[in-house]
Amino acid sequence: MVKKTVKKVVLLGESAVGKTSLIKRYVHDEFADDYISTIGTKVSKKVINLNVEGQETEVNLMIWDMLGREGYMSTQARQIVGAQGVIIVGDITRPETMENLEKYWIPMILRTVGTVKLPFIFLGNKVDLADEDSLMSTLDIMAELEERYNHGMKQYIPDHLNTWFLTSAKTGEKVEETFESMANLLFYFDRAEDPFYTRIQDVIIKGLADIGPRTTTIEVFDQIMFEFSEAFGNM
Ligand code: G3D
Ligand code: MG
Repeated sequence: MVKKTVKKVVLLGESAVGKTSLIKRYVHDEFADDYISTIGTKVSKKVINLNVEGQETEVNLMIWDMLGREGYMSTQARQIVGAQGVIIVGDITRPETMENLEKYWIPMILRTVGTVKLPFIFLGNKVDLADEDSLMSTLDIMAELEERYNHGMKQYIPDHLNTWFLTSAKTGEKVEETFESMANLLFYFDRAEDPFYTRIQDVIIKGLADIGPRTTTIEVFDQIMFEFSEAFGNM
């Protein structure tokens, strides 16, 4: 008998690093040069079949594409809630987006999920455009991220997979491997539902929403979206 399971995976990273393109490439296996940038969230589904400890398992990956600008913190935090895995994406051709994986995105995730351990996969995207300098500095960053956040995890996934990749949504390089790795990692991070934790998480998110006066356009818009989601039961 095939076991069926549903897992929520979120892609994070600054605007224009290629999140939407990676999802499109993976879900439809094509690369569109002309689509409208994401406003809000879009959820795509892809089914992967895995053999988990001798058990045929159908994994339904629900892949969340996210609004990727700094400042929309409570909106982003809300979307991370309930995620079982996070793929954090930078653009190799823009070093600051790679540096922000650790400076901005990881702290943001940790503030949101608290002590829950989630698998992270790190991507340096647009490898098709990379020159030697940007490639070298990306490899340094990846080595550090792996050491700090994914130490020893590679042993839990098949040899051809990894916890970080240099990808191209344009050529498709390492896109399949990224999601396959995530599907594998998810099984080593399964956690039971914890009602106390769920309550704490609400408090954390409300806290993020309440930080200081909301003055910039982004902050005000973020607040509006937060309250809108609140009113519609977190949809
Ligand atoms: P985002 O969802 O993270 O905001 P997008 O990023 O997927 O919208 O991609 C931003 C731009 O980068 C898009 O270009 C897209 O075509 C391009 N892009 C994404 N991934 C790659 C890649 O791997 N290689 C190359 N060469 N380009 C990529 P436009 O011009 O449409 O804004
Ligand atoms: Mg997008």
